[in-house]
Amino acid sequence: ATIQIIGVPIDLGQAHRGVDMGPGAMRYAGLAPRLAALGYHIRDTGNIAVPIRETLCEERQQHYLPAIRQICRAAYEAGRRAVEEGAVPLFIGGDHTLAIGSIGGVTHNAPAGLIWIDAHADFNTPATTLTGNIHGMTLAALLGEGDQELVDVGRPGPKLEPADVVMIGIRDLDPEERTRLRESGIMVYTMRDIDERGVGAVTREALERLEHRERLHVSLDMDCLDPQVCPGVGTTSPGGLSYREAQLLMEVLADSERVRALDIVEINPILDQRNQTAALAVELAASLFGKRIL
Ligand code: DIR
Ligand code: MN
Ligand code: MN
Ligand code: MN
Repeated sequence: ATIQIIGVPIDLGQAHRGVDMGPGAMRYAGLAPRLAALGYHIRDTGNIAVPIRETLCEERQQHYLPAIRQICRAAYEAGRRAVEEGAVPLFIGGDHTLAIGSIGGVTHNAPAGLIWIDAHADFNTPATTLTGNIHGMTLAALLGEGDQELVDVGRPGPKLEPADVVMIGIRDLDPEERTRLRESGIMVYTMRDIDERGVGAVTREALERLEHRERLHVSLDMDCLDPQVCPGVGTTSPGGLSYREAQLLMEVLADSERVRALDIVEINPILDQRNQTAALAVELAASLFGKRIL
């Protein structure tokens, strides 16, 4: 099988500079050789063009919505094409806004289930956001809510049904975002569920919830991990997944043999320690693509 690496160095969806260096950090940490060692053919098609923030002063008031829409459209096309060519797209970010394009493109010709692994739900709309940051609105846009310009990226309308989405690792919601999420019908496994039942049981149940979808897209926001193991992210949230929990989560997903696309987002090398967050991301990608201890 072919894995196509698609870099999306977008930092416009949130406040911290440095997320644009995430793709470089993961390549430097050995992403391609690590996956090649598992027997995959790796095709790295480089980075999607992303304008530098300082050149977009006139878009600041709009939280860079026009640029984000353009970049997501390019990510959509890259994902659609990769799937049509039979490859598994691996999107490396960049902030989580890129998933508006990646998940849209992966579902262009056929639906997919989404496993959303994040401390946050990214389920705000312009009406509920406290920050205005568009990376906090990604999943809402994919379900058809919020700015129509984001909803309609790639093709008009929602890209997913609530029943197509399962969230794992959630622990930080804004008040109105929380209300929206509770009323959405999305299956949410919070950190409490993981603490009580264990990440293995939770992940197996998540896979069952998506049994109606043969293909799965995994969207991995590295802030799902505990800040002690993953300091290099913009919005850390205490009480996250441990190194071992994250590994097991990936291994159980790999066992399903249904994963057809992956995003790894929000790595900020400026806030990191000796690239350890990117190095862990590479390890998790290897586990998701079938690395076995024995
Ligand atoms: C917050 C933070 N809920 C927002 N979201 C983050 O800005 O809407 N998502 N950090 O990854
Ligand atoms: Mn996120
Ligand atoms: Mn997050
Ligand atoms: Mn974030």
